[in-house]
Amino acid sequence: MSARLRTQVGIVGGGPAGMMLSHLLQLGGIESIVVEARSREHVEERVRAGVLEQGTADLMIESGVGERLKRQGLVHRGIELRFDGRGHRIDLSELTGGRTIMIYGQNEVVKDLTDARLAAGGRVFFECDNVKVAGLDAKPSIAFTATDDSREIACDFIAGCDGFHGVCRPSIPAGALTTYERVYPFAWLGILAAVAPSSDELIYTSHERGFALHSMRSPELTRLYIQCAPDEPLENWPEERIWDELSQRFATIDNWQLQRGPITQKGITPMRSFVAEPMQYGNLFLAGDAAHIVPPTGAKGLNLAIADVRVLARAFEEFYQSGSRASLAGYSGACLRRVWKVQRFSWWMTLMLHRFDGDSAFDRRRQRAELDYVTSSRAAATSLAENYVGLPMDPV
Ligand code: FAS
Ligand code: PHB
Repeated sequence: MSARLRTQVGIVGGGPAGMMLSHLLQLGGIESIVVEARSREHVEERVRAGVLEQGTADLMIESGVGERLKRQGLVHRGIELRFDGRGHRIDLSELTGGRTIMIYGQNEVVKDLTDARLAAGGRVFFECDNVKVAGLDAKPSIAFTATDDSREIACDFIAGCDGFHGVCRPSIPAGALTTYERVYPFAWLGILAAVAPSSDELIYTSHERGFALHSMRSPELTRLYIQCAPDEPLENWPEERIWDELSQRFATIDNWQLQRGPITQKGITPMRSFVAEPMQYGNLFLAGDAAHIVPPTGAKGLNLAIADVRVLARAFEEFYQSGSRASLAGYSGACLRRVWKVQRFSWWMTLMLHRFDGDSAFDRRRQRAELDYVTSSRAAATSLAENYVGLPMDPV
């Protein structure tokens, strides 16, 4: 059976970008339909980002989906940079006039947004196959199959929130986009462990064996990452090797101990920096990972996606309230200034903390000097802090 549907904004992708956009549009009285390839369970269980900038947390609370976040989110006021066996705390809050970060899993963000959308009668199709977008510079439509029925959504606009491997960006005619990319010669092995965090705050460690990161999801759940080879097979990392490697990379001269526990999830994430310009074509608007990717070292991917859809939702509201397309025409420009500043910060954090096999002895000494500078100069630490807690959202 084939069904034709109609909405104002068709959204491809039900991750943080797509669900936040749908939620903000509903608050603005704008209809949308979300088309998501995976099941609701998959999207809500997928462990990815964990750090919310204050702006992201504020938006969730101000837009009415922050109740669980307020109860379960962990407010953090600092991070530790560790190298040469010593820890150096960056007091994020003191350096930024009281701003903080919130530790709250991306999957929890998606759960809160999806619950809110469905409770408000929002239309979200999960497990959609054969998703195609058409009419991008004319009358946009989204075709897909769900539960063996083919469907087509006629809409005024399409928001491509379908991530780096989605169908929206590739649907833009060749030559219309310029892409910028840097692929890093390593990946991150990420684990979730059922053990209390060994530190109250995040620890980024730079070690001659490679980078590692200690994070968390709750007082009972630790999240950890290890820099590994880009093509590393997961089976090369049995539990004992993971814990032994982590213990070596986090070791300190005062014998700091990493607590071990059962690993409940593990996965490998490739590392790249990527931007597609412009972030729009005709009536298609790209947001989040569909438009840009940052290495997770700066904890920015999710936050950038939310910043994009905040701009896009305001632009749609202007159009439907006044008929003006001015903000829609300026969407890409309004996002890209911030996107490139976040790309710079994520690249800088990645270069400062990771081991690059091709580095010379000079490169390694320069890298150490970078860490020494950022942990001994208030000006340098303030620059890191203001980026980490989140640059101000550009006036929309
Ligand atoms: P997402 O990729 O989250 O969502 C896109 C959605 O579109 C998905 O649900 C997908 O199923 C759906 N989709 C794809 N193709 C489709 C199609 N053809 N039709 C319909 N739906 C389609 N960032 C951090 O800050 N910290 C981290 O630790 C971190 N870890 C990560 C680990 C992994 C494995 C990955 C891939 C990313 C990680 N990121 C991390 C970045 C990540 O958090 C993204 O920045 C964030 O998910 C961006 O959100 P979206 O733009 O909504 O894209
Ligand atoms: C996480 O908790 O998943 C996390 C934290 C900080 C990062 C990346 C990931 O830079």
